Amino acid sequence: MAPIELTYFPVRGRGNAMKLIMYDQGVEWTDKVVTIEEWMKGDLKKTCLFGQLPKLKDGDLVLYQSNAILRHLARKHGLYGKDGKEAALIDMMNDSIEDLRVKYLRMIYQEYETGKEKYIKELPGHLCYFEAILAKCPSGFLVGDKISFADYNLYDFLVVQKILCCKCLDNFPSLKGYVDKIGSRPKVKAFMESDSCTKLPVNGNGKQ
Ligand code: GDS
Repeated sequence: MAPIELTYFPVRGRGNAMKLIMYDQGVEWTDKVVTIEEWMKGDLKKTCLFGQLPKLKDGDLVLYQSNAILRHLARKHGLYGKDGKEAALIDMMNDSIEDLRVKYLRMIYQEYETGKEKYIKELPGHLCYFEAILAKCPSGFLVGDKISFADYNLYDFLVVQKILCCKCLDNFPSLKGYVDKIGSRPKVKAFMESDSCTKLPVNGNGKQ
């Protein structure tokens, strides 16, 4: 089986959650890093199904769209719940994480100077839903009693929010415990402390 190849920019961005999954699950993959200069030439963009990255090549399967990639990895590695009901709930969680990620990216790329303060002010009003969900989950995971792809995605998102505003989880004990718990999984910790993560800017425009 050909190894998995992930093509993305040299940023954490939408690539980090999938890297976390692959690292934590012991998946072998190679990184194909595309610099902005290379991307701006336009040749690669023309070959991308929707003109964007990330792209994941798994054998003869070529995937775009970060959430489709997360789901593909989840199906392969048992990160999609124990049955159809859990899978539906995991999808629901991931859709909500995506909603927040889109708000964050809009602020970062389109209105950082004018919108950062408002975003930080409104953040607790979005995070409180996940706090309430996790407060009721004895396993400490979003759904069921096993980690799912949505957990890796939420963990990645929350770490990025802490970079934006280090106090943002202070009033959310369950979210704080969740970040500590997932962040202390040995391979997650190793990855998050590795150059593969720490040396990359969080976003492509240098804002964080
Ligand atoms: N839905 C897709 C997914 O989930 O995979 C979004 C993929 C995507 O946005 N990819 C970006 C890309 O390839 C890199 S992530 N950009 C190059 C291009 O479009 O030519 N996206 C909206 C979103 O993620 O929902 C963004 O906000 C991205 N921003 C995040 S980087 C511009 C600038 O600096 O303003 N040069 C790039 C802005 C940009 O692409």
